Amino acid sequence: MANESFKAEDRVWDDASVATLIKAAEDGIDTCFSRVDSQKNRCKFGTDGICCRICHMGPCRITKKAPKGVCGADADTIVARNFLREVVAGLAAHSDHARHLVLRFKKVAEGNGNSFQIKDERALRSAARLYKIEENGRSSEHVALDLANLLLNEFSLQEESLKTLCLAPEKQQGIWKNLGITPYGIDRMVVESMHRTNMGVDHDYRNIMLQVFRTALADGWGGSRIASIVSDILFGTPSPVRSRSNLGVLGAETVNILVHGHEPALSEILVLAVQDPEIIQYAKDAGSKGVTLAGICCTANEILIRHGIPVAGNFLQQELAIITGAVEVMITDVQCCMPSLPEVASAYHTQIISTSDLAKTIGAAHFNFDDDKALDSAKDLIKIAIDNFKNRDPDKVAIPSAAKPLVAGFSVDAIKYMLGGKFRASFRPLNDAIIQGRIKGLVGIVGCSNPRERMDNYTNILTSELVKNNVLVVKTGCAAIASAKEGMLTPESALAQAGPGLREVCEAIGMPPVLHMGSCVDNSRILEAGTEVVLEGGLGDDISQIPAVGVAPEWMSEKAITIACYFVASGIDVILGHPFFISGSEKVGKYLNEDTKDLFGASFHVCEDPHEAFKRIMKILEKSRKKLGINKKVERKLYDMKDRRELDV
Ligand code: XCC
Ligand code: SF4
Repeated sequence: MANESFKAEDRVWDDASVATLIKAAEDGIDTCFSRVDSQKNRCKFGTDGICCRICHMGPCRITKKAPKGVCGADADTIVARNFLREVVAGLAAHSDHARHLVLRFKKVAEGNGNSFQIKDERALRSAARLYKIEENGRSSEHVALDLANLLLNEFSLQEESLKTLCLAPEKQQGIWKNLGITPYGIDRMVVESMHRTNMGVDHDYRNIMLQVFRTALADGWGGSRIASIVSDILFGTPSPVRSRSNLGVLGAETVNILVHGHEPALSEILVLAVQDPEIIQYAKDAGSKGVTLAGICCTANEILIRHGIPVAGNFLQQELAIITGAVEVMITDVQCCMPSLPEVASAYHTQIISTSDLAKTIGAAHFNFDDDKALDSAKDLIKIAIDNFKNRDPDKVAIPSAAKPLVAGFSVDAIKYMLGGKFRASFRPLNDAIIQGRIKGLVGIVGCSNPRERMDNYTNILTSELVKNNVLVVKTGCAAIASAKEGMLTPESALAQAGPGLREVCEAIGMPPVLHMGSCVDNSRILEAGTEVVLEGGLGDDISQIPAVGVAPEWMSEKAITIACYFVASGIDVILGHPFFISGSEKVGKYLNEDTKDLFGASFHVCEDPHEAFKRIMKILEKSRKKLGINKKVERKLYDMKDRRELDV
């Protein structure tokens, strides 16, 4: 429970969350914000990554007096091994998500998709062309089946490189090949990495670290990329769409259903089902004014970018959403759903319903979603929520008013269209703006929020500094939701904050200076955008030469580690808001922060303060610009711009 010194505004950034966190204390509810205090005495060995429990001669902990484990493993081996296991978990999560999508895609291609179908024929055909599958003159079912089989094969390839890697710039592929880290099939990478970190196998930290990046590549240019490609085919390629975000999207008089987790398939059907006249009538008969469907975390991002379904909050708001007392049902699938949810819900009328056989929680009801009758199943699920509306206790309800408008849905295709128009869709105007210095560079801000720090604080401060200084920001995951709540995703309000060069570009195109590109797996879209910039020309011939930086400010998940690693392996420097659990090995630290620069042209930087991060980012961008020989122009151009601005005033 919250103690005396607990101040809600020190824990969360936005007013809606502050108000709800205060309500949590009043209602006597434990949240991650109070539990984080009870976990303050963190294990030093765990933090440093030097606790090994890989075999039962241990667990072993490395100290000055005991510098080796029972088997003789030193800190470097143990730290590297533990780190690789985290990266494997991230790959596994994203790729299992991808696998479910591909299996569904295959059913659709075979004509057994039931409520699911190929929604975006263009996306199907352009994906087929990328993979060199013949599509001309063939039916979409035939093309889809070939593509589904090819993608399914990506999981099981034994001695062949992942086909999806061919979507990367050629030079990048060459770098990986030379280092011997071109990944084979996704499942093989998971198995091999688990094998290599088993007792008595791979001990040279350098060899283990190479496998770290190989494993991560199987995510960014494998599992995650496949997930985005298939989602676009089945559910539509995102294009800019307006919506709203934060707890205020919950309806006072409507039945509120929240979807939470990562896999978009079920929520896609829910989006259809809530619009069904039968459901609307059912909701009215129950005394409500209808049904409000909204999301948390990346399931939210998936249906936001395709349908404009509002976002109730990011990761750290999952418990807060329930504490508003206004949620009838929270539907969870996989990843990032806290096991605390049923307990929090038990103080209100909220029902937590899990829908994935992979993910059950004690206290949560389980709903067996019938794929063969997906729409009926979805309606049944919604009816559970409607039936629960009568149990809402008005005395326990407090919905904050905040619900900021936003624009999301910037797939690479959508960005191309915005930049070049429908008939000349291309990245040329963006490359030109970077070359001319109107835009200093591109920064991807991604990842979670973490109760060890004030929610959204780092993300929001950094985003606004960057935008002010003519950096175009692209976002995914919970970092994108942070900006949404801050009002930074609307062209109007954010443009008021943008530096003159960036503002000029955004105004001409009608695009916000912070682009919401989607969910966690959609970080692969950032790689895709980087590739487009390279292919367009003028900014180098691999991704490492583009003035671009990735940031994971408030990360918490193993998935975020994997993402950070595939960014670096793809040539994008990554700033971390807090370090990995690796400080027990200087060598591993040096490998990540320095050696990677020689290997990939990019490395890790830990900056615990957002202002420090901003300075570091600008330095990296400047350096890249200088190398490309486009720096001179910047200063001159910005001068012009400044003069013009003064004239305007
Ligand atoms: Fe989870 Fe994807 Fe992190 Fe948010 S950002 S807390 S992983 S929901 Ni990807
Ligand atoms: Fe200890 Fe070695 Fe076993 Fe790890 S693998 S627990 S260091 S004996």
